[in-house]
Amino acid sequence: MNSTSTSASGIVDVIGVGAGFTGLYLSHRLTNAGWTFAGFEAGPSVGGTWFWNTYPGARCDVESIYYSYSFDEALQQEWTWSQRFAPQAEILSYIEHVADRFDLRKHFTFDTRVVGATWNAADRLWEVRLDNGETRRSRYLISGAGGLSTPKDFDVPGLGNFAGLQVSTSRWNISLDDLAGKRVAVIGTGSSGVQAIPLIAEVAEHVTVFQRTPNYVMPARNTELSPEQVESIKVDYQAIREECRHSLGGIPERPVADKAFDVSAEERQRRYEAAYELSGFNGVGAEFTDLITDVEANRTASEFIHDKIREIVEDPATAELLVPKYHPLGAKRSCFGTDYYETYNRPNVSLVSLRDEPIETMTANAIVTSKGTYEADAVVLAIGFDAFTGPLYGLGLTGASGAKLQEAWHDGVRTYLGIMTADFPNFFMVAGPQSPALASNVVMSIEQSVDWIADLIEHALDAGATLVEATVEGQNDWVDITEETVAATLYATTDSWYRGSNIEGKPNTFMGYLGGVGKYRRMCTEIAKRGYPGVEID
Ligand code: N01
Repeated sequence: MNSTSTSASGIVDVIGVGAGFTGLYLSHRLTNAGWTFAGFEAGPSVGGTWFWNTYPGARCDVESIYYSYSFDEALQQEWTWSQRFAPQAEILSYIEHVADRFDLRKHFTFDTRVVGATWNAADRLWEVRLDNGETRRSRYLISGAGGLSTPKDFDVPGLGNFAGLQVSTSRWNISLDDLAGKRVAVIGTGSSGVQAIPLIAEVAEHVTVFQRTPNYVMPARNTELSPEQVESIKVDYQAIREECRHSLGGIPERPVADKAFDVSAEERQRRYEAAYELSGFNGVGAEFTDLITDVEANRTASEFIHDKIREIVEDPATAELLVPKYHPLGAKRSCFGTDYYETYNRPNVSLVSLRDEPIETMTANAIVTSKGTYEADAVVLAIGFDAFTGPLYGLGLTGASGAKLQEAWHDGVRTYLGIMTADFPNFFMVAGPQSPALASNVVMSIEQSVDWIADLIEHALDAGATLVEATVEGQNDWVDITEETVAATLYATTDSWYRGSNIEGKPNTFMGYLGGVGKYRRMCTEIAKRGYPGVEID
């Protein structure tokens, strides 16, 4: 592309949405290729997820040495992670460092949200509307809006009645000290709630946790990284990254070959105990090959965790409420906590099971369930996100036929490779629905997708084409592949944000490709080699 001439016409080659992990790498990759790029970020600075989710205890539960960019050897040599699972502030510092090191902030306009984008078929460009009233035009539009960036609305009546402090984990705007000495109600026990609850309990007068679905929480076993550990990683970094690129989840895999019932009950127990010490995604849930495909095999691992909960939690009634009995281990996102179950042994923490007593309303100073009234000075919402489609629908996309994206996906998400969707030419999603992003080290998936998209656009340009669009056939095939892959697993049995079931009325589509990042990479590479079947290039 001729950057100079496109700039002079007021049309940029690419508009990118978001300045998180995706947007920053996108701006780096595309501007290095000589393209003009204009990025828009709703927040005041870089960071995306790691800018907004500042709740107490927030950290990534993919190890930081993997959950970081691999595209630049000097970058990965010069940055030193302090802990196995870096806290939010350190991940944000890393992202800021990357933005400054590669001088990327200049490509973005901050505090500016994309609120609409319409495909102009005559001129083959996107007309992108911003919340400041301006319209910008681009040949290509690429979303790095993230999968977990649109907070879910609280779908219980009465929140408006509550007169005390209200805060959500995903838009945390208070300090932990603001909860000191208060009676705090925490609603939600997914990854965010699990990380925040133990720290809130340390300062609050009392914490009442409102749990709807108990989840599997394994110990995070976070540790400081020693200089020797850091050194040994850096010596091998390129090989480690290469292993991650060809793995299942974008992290090194533990070599496991046998099924749960290939070994005796005693041997299984011994192995689960050892895996429990490892924790992380390579822990108990990865101990045998069939744990996510065979419900009986899974039961052996699930019951192992149930027993751990009963061992840790002193009050038997509370322990039983915490035991995750509604879904198999791993079928919805497992959580990794620090002193999570131990927190329920504190005298200032109590648990309310919303399965037994649903919330009916709130008053100015209490949460009212079907069985009781729980007074609170503060309410912390840890209720999750309108995953994947929320951020994309927020872009207000109108495709070639005049249909909105939410109309095109009325009966469920339909994509090609999780990257493109028919009727929306020259529009790409990075870490989109039906990509491996949902079940992988997302930074690795982001790099792969950005590179693939950049190569596709380059290929189209070399062919003299100005339009690239998923074909309906290519898209149908990909939807079939993602659905067949999930149908073979226990993910298919369980309601969660993975399939949109956390949002009332959202069609039930599994939001990820589960075949693994290595297999996906090979497929994408093969598709490129074959001249991009499944994509109309015109
Ligand atoms: O959200 P969630 P999250 N009344 O959707 C409950 C990533 N992440 O922010 O299960 C009462 O998992 C809901 O109950 P139920 C990670 O991918 C990563 O915690 O729907 N309760 C559930 O308990 C994660 O999976 C990290 O029955 C209500 C909770 O709220 C994803 O983000 C850290 C309710 C929501 O859990 C989302 O995690 C944090 C209602 N009306 C997040 N609505 C790390 O890497 C919802 N709930 C560490």
